[in-house]
Amino acid sequence: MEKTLVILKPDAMERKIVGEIISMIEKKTYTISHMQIKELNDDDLSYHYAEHKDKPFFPSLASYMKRGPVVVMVVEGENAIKGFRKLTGATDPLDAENGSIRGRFALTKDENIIHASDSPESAEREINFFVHGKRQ
Ligand code: FUP
Repeated sequence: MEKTLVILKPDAMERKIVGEIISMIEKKTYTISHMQIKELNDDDLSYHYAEHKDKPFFPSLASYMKRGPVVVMVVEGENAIKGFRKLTGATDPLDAENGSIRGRFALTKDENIIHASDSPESAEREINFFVHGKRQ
């Protein structure tokens, strides 16, 4: 079984669609093995989004992600990393399939509802960081 790290972003909490998203995850028969509501800070975001730290959109991405609490989850299932990315949909919701989470609930990539690990290496790094508090 593979594990992936999922974050329901502040807009999912604000819009009260967390339950609906969890329902989509469960109906796909994934197992949620860890779930925590937390607030992210600049240090968390610089680590998590290290590859984007120097991009022009990083300050607005960080302020969006700090706007309120997020839900951090570990989701397990067969081929969960690739499969969950498909359920998440493309980064830009305009390109996301209609049945995907971003396709259903988001309009722009600035506020796209959800994060999911994009590779086995990212999943390991993100689970270590968000669940075990370990940096690598
Ligand atoms: P994803 O893996 O689909 O979350 O996408 P990326 O890692 O490429 O981007 C991380 C987050 O940065 C996205 F969820 C949205 C945000 N982003 C922007 O706001 N503007 C951009 O041009 C690209 C990404």
